[in-house]
Amino acid sequence: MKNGYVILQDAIDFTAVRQLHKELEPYFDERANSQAPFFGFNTKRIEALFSKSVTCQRMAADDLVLQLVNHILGKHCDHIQINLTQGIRINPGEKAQIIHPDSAMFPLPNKPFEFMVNALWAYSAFKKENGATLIVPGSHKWTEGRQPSPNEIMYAEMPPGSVLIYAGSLLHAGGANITDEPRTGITISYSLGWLRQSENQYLSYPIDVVRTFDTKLQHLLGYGVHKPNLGWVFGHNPTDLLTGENKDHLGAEDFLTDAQQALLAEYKSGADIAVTSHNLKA
Ligand SMILES: O=C(O)CCC(=O)C(=O)O
Ligand SMILES: [Fe+2]
Repeated sequence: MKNGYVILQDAIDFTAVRQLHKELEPYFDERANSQAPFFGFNTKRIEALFSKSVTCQRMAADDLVLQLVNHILGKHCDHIQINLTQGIRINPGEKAQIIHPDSAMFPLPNKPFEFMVNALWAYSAFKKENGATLIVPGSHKWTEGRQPSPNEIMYAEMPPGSVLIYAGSLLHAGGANITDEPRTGITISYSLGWLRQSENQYLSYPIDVVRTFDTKLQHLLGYGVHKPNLGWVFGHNPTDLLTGENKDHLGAEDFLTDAQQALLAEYKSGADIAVTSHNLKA
């Protein structure tokens, strides 16, 4: 992704798009427009999409999308996770959103690498006139604060079923809709597994609902431990809560990278003093 984004044409087929509409249309119908300067005043947003749509569950775990996301984020975490899910319906008359990088939600200036990647699926056709996402190719490499000039801005036009995948640091925005039809997209974003998730995935789905999800999706939501030692519950892996396995009789486990385990094995075998390195690679 030299330019910080890629569009996969027809990543899901017509039947899947139709199914997606059937699953989500009732939720869009009953939702009010946001009343928020960033989320828009003429834009509907719906959340917690995995309990609303089996198709969204499949989109989130799409092999090619995950391969791309892992290519960008994988080397900086033990595993990636879902950051948020959101259906975004830009209604006629909505103005263009402020241009922003999504990773601004993580308040570290001059990030040394990407913290998140967004997959924005076209639920309806994305066209320049109806609010197709504005993107600034290459801006993920810019110095923070640099403003794009109008000729550096492009429109992510795509047919339904296609997906725009872009780096969290890429400048972009929801476009203005000057037509009389809504433009709808489905955002499923991913982040480094050690970050706080934007949409709280543990509170968005009751545990009985999580039990119905594929193990791959459960893991993406955060049911697992990010090595080293992030996300355990009652001293054990949170997946035990899903399977009902009771490990009360065992003491707390630790969840270490291979390199840390090797270091500790060495320490046990005789060294008096050892210092863990901050730079241990998994
Ligand atoms: O709906 C879109 O095209 C993009 C929206 C967006 O960038 C956002 O809400 O962060
Ligand atoms: Fe955004």
